[in-house]
Amino acid sequence: MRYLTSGESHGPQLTTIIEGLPAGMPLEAEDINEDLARRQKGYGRGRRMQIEKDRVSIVGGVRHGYTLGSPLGLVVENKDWTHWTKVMGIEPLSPGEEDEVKRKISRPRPGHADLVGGMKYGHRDLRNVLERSSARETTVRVAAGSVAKKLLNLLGIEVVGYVLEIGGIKAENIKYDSINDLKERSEKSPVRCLDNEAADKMMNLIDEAKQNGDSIGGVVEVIVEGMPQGVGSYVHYDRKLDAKLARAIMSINAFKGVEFGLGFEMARKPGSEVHDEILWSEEKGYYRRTNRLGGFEGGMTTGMPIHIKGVMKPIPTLYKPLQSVDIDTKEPFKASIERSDSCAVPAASVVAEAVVAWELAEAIADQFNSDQFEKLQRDVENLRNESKEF
Ligand code: EPS
Repeated sequence: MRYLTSGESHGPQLTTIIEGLPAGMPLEAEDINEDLARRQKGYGRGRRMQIEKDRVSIVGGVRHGYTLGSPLGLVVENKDWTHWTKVMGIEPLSPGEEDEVKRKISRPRPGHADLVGGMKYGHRDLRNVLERSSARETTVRVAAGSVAKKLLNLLGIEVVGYVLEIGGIKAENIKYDSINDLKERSEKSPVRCLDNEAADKMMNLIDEAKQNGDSIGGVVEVIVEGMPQGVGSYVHYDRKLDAKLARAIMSINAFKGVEFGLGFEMARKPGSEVHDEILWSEEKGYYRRTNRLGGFEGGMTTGMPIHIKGVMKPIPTLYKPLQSVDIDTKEPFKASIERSDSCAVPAASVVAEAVVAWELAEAIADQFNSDQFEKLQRDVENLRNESKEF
C-alpha cells in the first residue's frame, strides 16, 4: 500500500490517494471523521481549530460501503480557504497584481522549515514553504491512518496513541486494564493523559506558555495489541518494521526522537534486564512475561504489544520574539506574527497513532496476498495459528 498527500494549509483542500487497499473491506466516511475530530481536539490548540470542522469526502474507491480495490480518494476541505482565496489563489496573477498579494513572508521562524525551504526551492515569499510544511497536512495523514486502523481493527489489531509527558510534566503510574480502557480514558482527558493530576498540571503549564507567548512539547506513546508474530523481516535494512515505524514517527511535524520499549534506558541496563525471556504454553503458544523490547526482535513483531514513544519539540511558531533575519533587507529582527497552537502534543498523539497504524497495515498488506479482504483475514488467522504450533 502507499499514499501521497497534497494541499496547502490555507489552500482549498487536503487530498490523499491510497493505493493497494484490499477489495471488500467495509469503509464509511464516519469511520474517518471520528479520528479527524479527535485530532482537532486537545488543550492548547490555537484559533484555527475553531474555524475548521474537518470532515472527509470519499471521492473514489468505495461502493455501497465496501472498498473496490481501486485507489481510494479522500478529500478534506479547508474552511479557512474562504479567507485566503486571493492570497492563496490558484490562477496566475494579472500584471500589477503581485504587489497586492498580502501576507508575504520574508521573516523565517527559527526551528521551522521557512529559511532552508526557501533557499532550496528558490521561494522569496516564505509563505510558499510555510503553507506546505504546516502541520495542517497531518489532517489527511490521520485520514489515511484511520483507513489503516479500520483494516487492522477488522484483523483484531488495536492501535492507541496517548500523551505521556508535556513540558516536563510526566504522567506517573500509568495503568490500564485493557487497550480499550486506555482508549476510553485517554479520550476523556483534554490532554489525552491517563494521570488526572499530571493532566491538570499540564494544562496549567500550557496556559502559562500561552500567556508568555511561548510553546511547549512533550512525549507521546502508541500501543498496539494483536499484531501476529513475524511481520516485517530481519533480512534487509529496508524491510525491518521497527525501522519503518521509527521513520513514520520522525516524519510527523516537530518530532525529534523515537524509543521502543525501555528505549534509551536499555543503554543503562545489563542484557539480563533488557531481553524478554521466551516461554511456551499450549494455550498461548510462545509468549514473554516481560516486554522490555516493545514488541520487536530483529525488525519483526514478536506478538507482544508494540510500545513506541515519540518526542515532539515545542512548536516553533512563537509570539515571543526570537532572533532571526529578514531575507529581503538582511536586517535582524526579533518578532513573530503567525497565529499558532501553544501545545499540539495531544493532537500529535492522534497523528502518531495514525502513522503507526499506516505502517502496520502496509506491512501486513505487503506480506500477505491482499487483493481480497476476506482472504487476507484468513491468511492472518492462519499465521497466528501456525506461530503457536511452531
Ligand atoms: C500551523 C499553524 C496553525 C495551526 C496549524 C499548524 O495554523 P494557522 O497558521 O492557520 O493558524 O493551527 O495546524 C492546523 C491547521 C491543523 O489542522 O493542525 C503550523 O504552522 O504548522
